[in-house]
Amino acid sequence: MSNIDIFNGDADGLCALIQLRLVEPRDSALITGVKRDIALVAKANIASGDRVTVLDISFDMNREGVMAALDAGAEIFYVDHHFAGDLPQHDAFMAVIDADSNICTSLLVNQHLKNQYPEWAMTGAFGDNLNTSARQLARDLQLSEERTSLLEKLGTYLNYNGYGASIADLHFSPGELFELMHSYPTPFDFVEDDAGVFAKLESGYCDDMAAAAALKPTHASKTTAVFILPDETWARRVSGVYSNDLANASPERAHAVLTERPDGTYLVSVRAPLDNKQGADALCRKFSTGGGRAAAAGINALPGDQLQAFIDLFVASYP
Ligand SMILES: [Mn+2]
Repeated sequence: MSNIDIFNGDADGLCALIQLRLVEPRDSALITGVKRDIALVAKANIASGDRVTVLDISFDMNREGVMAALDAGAEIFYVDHHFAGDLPQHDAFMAVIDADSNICTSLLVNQHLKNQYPEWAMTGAFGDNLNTSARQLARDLQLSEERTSLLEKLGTYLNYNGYGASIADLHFSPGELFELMHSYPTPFDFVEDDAGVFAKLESGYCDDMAAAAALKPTHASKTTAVFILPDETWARRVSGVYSNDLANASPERAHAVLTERPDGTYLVSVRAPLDNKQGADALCRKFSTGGGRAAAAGINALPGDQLQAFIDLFVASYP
């Protein structure tokens, strides 16, 4: 019988697990990966009696792994905000799932824990670009603008760190970040105490964002814009946060940021207009490796010969 914590390797997944383990410390095996590595449950060796926590990865993408784990006799606690599909009715399966576009896993965990570690929840929400929800929590806590903006930076940098085609692209592996952060009751304690982690994330983020900002769009109109980034480490790391940044700068416009891969496919991030958070998942699910949420979705490997078809569908999705 073991404890297994399975979480998305971005800010939201990390901050969700930190809250749970502050309330209930467990010596757990950590199963995680880059942000796009979401079929994680089947990778965990789950056996009878295991206590499994799954955070911030679509149930629909992990259905088979969860059903196999339940059949094996494990107990599963599942918290998420991505498309789930039908959920199993099983005594050993407990789920907190809400796909509302203004909520994320860290916020769901915060509600579940009755607001015990809201600063970590805010950090996760900022990471998922849910700035309105995060700032609402900041007002409830009467956090100063200075402290709120520090959490916004940390969330943004942790989210940025999760992107990349493989762990080798990242500044820190998500498991390493969890080990570095999980004992601090607030993100402020972590940032004050940490030995250069925040500074390394910040300088990496600023350098990569400056490189992205120098690129011209492949297509741009009032309602849609498409950017194609080169097959380089910095581009793989920055694609998702750069998409968020573009969305925040032009809230009425939908954005697609594509990153070239060595095998001729593209890694795709789609952000629906912030003013109309719809359709990104439906668009991406038309391609075999696509998935995500209505507001933010992606395609892991868009074949090169489907590039124009993708751009046409994207443009048509946001007239
Ligand atoms: Mn999330």
